[in-house]
Amino acid sequence: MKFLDTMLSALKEAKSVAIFTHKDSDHDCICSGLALQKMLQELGIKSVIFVDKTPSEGILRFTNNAKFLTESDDVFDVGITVDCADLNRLCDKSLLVFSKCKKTFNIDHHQDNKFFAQFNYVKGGMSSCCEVLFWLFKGKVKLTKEIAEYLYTGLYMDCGSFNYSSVNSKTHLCASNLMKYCDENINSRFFICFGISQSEVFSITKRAFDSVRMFENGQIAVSILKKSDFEECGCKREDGKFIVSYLQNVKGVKISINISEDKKNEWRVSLRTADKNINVSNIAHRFNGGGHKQASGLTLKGDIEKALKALIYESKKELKK
Ligand SMILES: [Mn+2]
Repeated sequence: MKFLDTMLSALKEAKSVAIFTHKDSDHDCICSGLALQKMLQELGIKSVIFVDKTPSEGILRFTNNAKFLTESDDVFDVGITVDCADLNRLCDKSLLVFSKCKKTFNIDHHQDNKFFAQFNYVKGGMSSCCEVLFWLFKGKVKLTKEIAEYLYTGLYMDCGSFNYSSVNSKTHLCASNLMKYCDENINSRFFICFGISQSEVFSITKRAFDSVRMFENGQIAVSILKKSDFEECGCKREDGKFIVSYLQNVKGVKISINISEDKKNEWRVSLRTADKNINVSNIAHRFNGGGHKQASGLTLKGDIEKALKALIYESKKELKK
């Protein structure tokens, strides 16, 4: 366990430690940061966590009022990124702080990780960064209920509720170990948060379904939500996120895509596939995006019809492989 030994000895000498999450952070990223912070605390090491902005409500529900930083002029002795494949996934303010850290570490599960830190621990293809942390620290830190719940939440959310191909017997073994320490009703929390819709979310869902266009004889399904759709329904962009996963369930669909307008003429694109022969991160990479084989994302700018054409063109190439 060379990486962990190196990191722990750097941490023991350090006077200040910073943990960095990626832009537009998800449950896995924030929960990895919080679990790592608590595990280090168990070892007597204090740390702070940097985020690009306050996490969304859906994530804050799971964070026990934890504190996050968005900027600092301080120079930290140790900087650790979690769930971050590439330095361009850090926001500008985080990147500034990270680049001044004296020793840097990178803990991740993305297959396209760029090994950008001085010390890198990457388990490409593992279900989640939370799972990476679990196995990395196993036996070194006593699991508490709080740590286990963070790790379980990140794992559960990043593996599509155990639906993605990243899930194997080791993932379940990890989940089983964690659940021993979690509240016995932990799974019902996810149902309450994600299984029941507010009426505003129902309205945006309706619009998302109405917007669906099929390409390549129904092998590519695309939903498009404009900024005005979100405003008129009283929703945030994250409220439309699930649609892309839903479209995967339609018979014949191999690649599902959701496009949501973020700012005027700036479109956030989510890609999903349940087909093991397709790698949607190849499509994302062609537009400077990234992610996993089954779930990836990217940003497009400009006219939506032109952007869509380019996206369908690249998706077709991936279908033909
Ligand atoms: Mn992740």
